[in-house]
Amino acid sequence: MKCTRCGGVAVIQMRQHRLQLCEQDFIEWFTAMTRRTVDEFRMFTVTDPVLVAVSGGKDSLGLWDVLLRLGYEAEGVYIHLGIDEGLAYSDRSLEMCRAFVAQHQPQARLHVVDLGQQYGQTIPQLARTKTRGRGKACALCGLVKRHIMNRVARERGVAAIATGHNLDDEVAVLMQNTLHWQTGYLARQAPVLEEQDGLARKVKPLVRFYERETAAYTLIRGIDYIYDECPFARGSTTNRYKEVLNELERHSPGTKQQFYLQFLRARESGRIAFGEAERVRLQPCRRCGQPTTAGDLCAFCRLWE
Ligand code: Q46
Ligand code: ZN
Repeated sequence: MKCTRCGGVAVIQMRQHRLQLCEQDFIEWFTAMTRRTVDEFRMFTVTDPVLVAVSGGKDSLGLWDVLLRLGYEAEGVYIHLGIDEGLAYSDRSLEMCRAFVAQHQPQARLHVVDLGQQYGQTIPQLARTKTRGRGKACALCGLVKRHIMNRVARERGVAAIATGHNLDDEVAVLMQNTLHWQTGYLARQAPVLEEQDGLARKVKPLVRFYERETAAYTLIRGIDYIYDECPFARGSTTNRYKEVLNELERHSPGTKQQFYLQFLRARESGRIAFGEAERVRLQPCRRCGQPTTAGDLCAFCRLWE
């Protein structure tokens, strides 16, 4: 397999782009494409400080690396969720983030929030005490991460929180939301979520890449990341949607990309529109001051009651 650009040995084939590239051309292509996405969706500029939500996985560490290489002011934040389950999952993920920081001196700076130490309970403990069983761990975890990220973003005064969501993640959620006609979620599914009433701006600079491309980038760049999935993610609905979409992609390359990008274009051009009814109204939580739809106390504060 020959590199489309230089004729050297290609290491990756991207059928949806009709491209196959060698290591060096792939890194250049990936970097330029990230830059293009950041610019096209007006995510941030080189002078805007950005907070990268890192998990120790390939997407978030790859994102942090590419942003630093592009000269952005990107600092990382890691939330230690206390997930062990016999795998020391959170401890090992944090080690990966620390190794990344050591490898990216002097630019990379990491903030660590330890849920168990700072708030008194880890995700598995909360899941045991607040929901009967494991089923809801992810719902709780999502709530906790959103709250803490938002708090850190406000304290740091950053222009945006950047997450490593790739196209596979986005398209799986899009399919799920479409099949259930979750119009409120569909209205808010976007590469950029603007700041609203104290809710920090959120951006996803890797939305154009398939998961295998972010994995390839991180591997070629020599960044160590945690290969295991979070033990609570096993058998998740999102993973099932990803399997179905990959099967479709195998038969017609480009299906995932089209489904997602055409959705964005249709909304942008007004061919799909969501009404005022889908707008969420936020007010500050009485205890922590963070924005909430829930009324008096936000869901995070109620969790610790
Ligand atoms: S970390 Fe948390 Fe994920 Fe683990 S408990 Fe679920 S939400 S799967 S991205
Ligand atoms: Zn609160």
